[in-house]
Amino acid sequence: MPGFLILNGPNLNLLGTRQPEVYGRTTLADVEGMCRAHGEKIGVGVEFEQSNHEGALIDAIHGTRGRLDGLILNAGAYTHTSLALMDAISSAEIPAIELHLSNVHAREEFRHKSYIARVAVGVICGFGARGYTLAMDAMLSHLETRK
Ligand code: CA2
Repeated sequence: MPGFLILNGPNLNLLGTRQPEVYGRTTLADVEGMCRAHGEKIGVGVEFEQSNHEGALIDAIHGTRGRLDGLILNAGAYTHTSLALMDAISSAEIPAIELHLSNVHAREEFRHKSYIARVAVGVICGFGARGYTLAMDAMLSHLETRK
């Protein structure tokens, strides 16, 4: 059974508690439940993590190497700033999907730049919490067509 790490960056622990007009009312615990249920349905093992610390996110990405099959990453604001996360994905040699709840391209200019997209298989944004299960399907389909 393939295994995915679904990794969430800074401030996403606040999901569902503030700015519902931008990020919705679903909490990160709800999202985790949705991902685990979807993993059971499609036959994928799910590891789900969140950290507010760049180094901890890098460690989590390194930890996938040779152990898991896909990375789904909502790096939050680090998406737009972090060369270190980009390098971590390259060094882990794991296919990655960049994920955002909001449509970052319809928002401020500074959210249009992504370091993660350069090393990602693809990007999913703008579908709210549903984007997480869409990303799981997309990763599974990517792994199947790559075989
Ligand atoms: O849309 C996304 O998923 C983002 O990754 C969210 C980041 C933002 O910096 C990115 O540009 C797009 C912000 C995460 C903050 O999450 C909060 C959730 C609820 C309340 C407050 C912050």
